[in-house]
Amino acid sequence: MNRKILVTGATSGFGRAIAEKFAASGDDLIITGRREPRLLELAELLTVKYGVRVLPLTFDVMDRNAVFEHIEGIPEAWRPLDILVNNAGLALGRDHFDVASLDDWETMIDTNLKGLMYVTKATLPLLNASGAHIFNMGSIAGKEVYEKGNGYCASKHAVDAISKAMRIDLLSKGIRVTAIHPGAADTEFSNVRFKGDDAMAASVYAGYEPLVAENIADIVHYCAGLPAHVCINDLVVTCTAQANSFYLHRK
Ligand code: NDP
Ligand code: 8X3
Repeated sequence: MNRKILVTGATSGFGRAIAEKFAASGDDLIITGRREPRLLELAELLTVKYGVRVLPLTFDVMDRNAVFEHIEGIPEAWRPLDILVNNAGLALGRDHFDVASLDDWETMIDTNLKGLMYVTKATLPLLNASGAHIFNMGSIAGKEVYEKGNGYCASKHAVDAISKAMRIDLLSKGIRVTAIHPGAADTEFSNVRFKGDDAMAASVYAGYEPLVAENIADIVHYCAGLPAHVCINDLVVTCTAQANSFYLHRK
């Protein structure tokens, strides 16, 4: 379709699947993340497989100066951008509030909330003035608070709030804002949350069929393809075995 799309956190999981889904429909991609080898490998794959243009940008969304430097440096040939997907994010730890790590809290808030705000602020001047679309990746953790979810739930509740704020404040610019709140999805999310404890990560998805990254990519792609006057504001998406943060049926 030849749209220009910026996806943060494209080195794995949802972001990678979203980038591939749009590339498959002929859109050009700007992909970001911190792990450069993975970004370059994805850029090569999408270019060869789908014949689209891909611009990989390596930066940490927590680094305010790096965010603005990289986004303001996006070449003219890539402007205006049609879609921004604010996907980069993480959970770190699952501990009760009294013993949870301050460093983990700071990293989650700096990435999930402040990073998303920096990227959006930097990208706004580059967006298509005749209709652009911003996607924010929230979570069911942003709709309900669960035990030992403290810092992560707070960061994702903030994503829910900032998505509503963007939707209101950007009305006059004709920008669509869609927040997506997935439940359990088998990506690298739990490996990161449990800091490399792969057995613990695997146990999160045992006994039921969780979401996979491609499910979320399909949904983002569908929302982006709706007529310009239609905006899905807020979506909670879980696998069939999960009702919410508290009810999950394992066989
Ligand atoms: P993954 O761990 O597979 O992917 C996370 C992505 O975010 C990676 O590409 C990573 O890239 C990037 N990222 C993390 N921190 C930073 C940073 N500081 N700067 C730049 N990029 C960063 O997890 P998911 O795909 O599952 O997660 C994507 C989003 O979806 C997150 O916001 C997560 O909170 C949310 N989510 C996930 C759910 C799940 O169950 N999987 C459910 C609900 C929401 P790199 O490390 O290369 O920088
Ligand atoms: C990821 C889903 O349930 O681990 O955001 O918070 S959950």
